[in-house]
Amino acid sequence: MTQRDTSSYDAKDIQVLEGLEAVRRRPGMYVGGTDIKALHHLVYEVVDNSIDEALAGFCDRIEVWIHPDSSVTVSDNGRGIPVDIHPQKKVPALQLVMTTLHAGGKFGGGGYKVSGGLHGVGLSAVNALSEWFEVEVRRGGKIHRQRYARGYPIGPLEVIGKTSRDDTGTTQTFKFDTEIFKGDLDYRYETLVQRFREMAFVTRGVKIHFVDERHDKEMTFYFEGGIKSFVRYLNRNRKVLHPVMHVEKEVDGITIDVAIQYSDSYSESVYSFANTINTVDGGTHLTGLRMALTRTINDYARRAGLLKDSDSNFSGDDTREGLTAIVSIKHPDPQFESQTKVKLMNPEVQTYTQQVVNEAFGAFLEETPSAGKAIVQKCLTSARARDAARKARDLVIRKSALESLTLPGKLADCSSRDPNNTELYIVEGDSAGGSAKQGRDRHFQAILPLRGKILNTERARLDKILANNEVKALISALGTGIGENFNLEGLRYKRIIIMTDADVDGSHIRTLLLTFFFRYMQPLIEEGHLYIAQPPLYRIAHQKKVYYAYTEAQKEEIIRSLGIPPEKVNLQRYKGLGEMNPHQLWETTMDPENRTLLQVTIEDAAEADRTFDMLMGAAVPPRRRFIQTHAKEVRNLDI
Ligand code: 0RA
Repeated sequence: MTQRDTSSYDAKDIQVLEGLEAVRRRPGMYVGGTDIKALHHLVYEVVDNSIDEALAGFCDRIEVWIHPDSSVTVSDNGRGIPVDIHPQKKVPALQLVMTTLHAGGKFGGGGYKVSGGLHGVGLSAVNALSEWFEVEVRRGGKIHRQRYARGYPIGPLEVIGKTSRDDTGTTQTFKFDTEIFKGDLDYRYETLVQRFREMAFVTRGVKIHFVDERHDKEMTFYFEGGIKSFVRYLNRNRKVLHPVMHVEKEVDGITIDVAIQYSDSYSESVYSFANTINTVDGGTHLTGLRMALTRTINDYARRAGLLKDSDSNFSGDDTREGLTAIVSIKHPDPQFESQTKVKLMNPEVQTYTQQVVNEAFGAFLEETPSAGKAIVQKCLTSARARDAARKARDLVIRKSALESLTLPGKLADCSSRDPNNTELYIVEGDSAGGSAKQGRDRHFQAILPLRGKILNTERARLDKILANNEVKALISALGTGIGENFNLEGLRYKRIIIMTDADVDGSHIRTLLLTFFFRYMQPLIEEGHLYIAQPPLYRIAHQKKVYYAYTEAQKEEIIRSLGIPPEKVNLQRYKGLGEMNPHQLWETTMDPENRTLLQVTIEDAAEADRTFDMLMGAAVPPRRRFIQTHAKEVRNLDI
């Protein structure tokens, strides 16, 4: 008998292979597409399996390596994927896991699969979408290995070495298939760092070591305090009102883990997780937490005499200003609203979360009266401010109705009134604004110059923001309203393009604008209307021809291709938009035929919140440092 057991490809295996073919034919159905997001989900799917092993209590170390060729190794010190022959299927359990859809965790052994990748399709989907995949299992004193190509085993499971009996674990290396993930896609270090940090926060006690060999960068995540550390981390630049309140409890087989801390900030930073997945659309765990908070604070305020009989109760909004909280649940059978797993639906989770938080947070307020008083005080201020804001807003709305939607004087509007093809350039400074006005195509491009720095939106309240002249001009030019009154239908332009200098001030203004849009006009970002213009960094003139370079690499490439010695190059570095004449500005940055625009996306609200907080929170030193160290990269910021 030969090593390769070809007889195993009988009817039942053909079914398996058809499954993998289906994944390759319609990746969208299994990993959500073939874009950069889906590409990252391959890594999450593989790491999730190791996280499961950690949640089951058998693994405390996970290594992730991105190699120079963009293959990825994920290694853990768990029990190792079982390699014994499956009694019915007559193939090693490992091979079943690697080739059968939905096989994850269903092959014996203790512990249920809790984390689950985006679609829970398991390793087999990643295997099918990988040019090659290699698994090594250390188990029972032996090192086993099997290799695959595009989902098919290209050899049997072999024993390739020995190890000590107590050295167990799984090491998986795969290279995503460029036949599937087309168009120069590659992993983003920051995106992965963000996800691994979250995973480590919500999986207390696991150490995740991440190495990016492409950029020679690495990071280790380990949080002794779990989500308590997470809340401390989110509040690290804020002035907090009390120590973190933390509770972890199991009810009916469901683990409910909650951490809460108020700060003097005006924003809310609340994140929810279900089986380590960031449920960005919330769900029953989040609703349970919110209801419990409002109720507990009102109860406490009444009992402590801080709210009088004649006072009305705090609203939910009143109790959420300055709140930083994490709710993370682990459920053996989580129900999500959709394939994309962003909203948790299990009804019992709301009841349980509410009970656990009521009890623990109620006790915390009673036992820590200084915290209770500070929180109630914060809610009172918030309620009053909300009242003032409502009045101010009503006034602005009435006034603007009276003034019959007068457009700001500084706006150079376009002549087309069709919001399906028009663009608004928000330009830093009057001089660049002047060039943009002359250089634009006035038929569809409008220009709004902003002078100086617009209000620092993180530290200001809605009522103050509305009073700011620069912001007023921006709001009326857009026509959508703001905050709770935002209405996308009023939008007067298809694209809103932020055009600022490639220097520190420019990046500061850009971040301020992004904060404003993020906090008060989020749907505008979600619907893809917000862009960042990309002015060139260099102008290279040679023999009466002019070339523009938008990156350092491009500059090098152009100089090389011209074949002239570097010292003979006529090179101009643009420090600001003002250095370009109107025609150059049009040609390089505004002409739809030539320009590059970066679309602003909300990849992850938590990450955006973090960056904005750091840039604009009350603590000044970290902001300086960030702007200085990132000033060069910031031009590629796509939140
Ligand atoms: C189920 C059972 C057992 C191990 C695993 C799953 C497992 C899967 C993965 C995937 C990546 N790393 C992993 N580590 C472990 C073993 C059951 C037993 O030994 O009794």
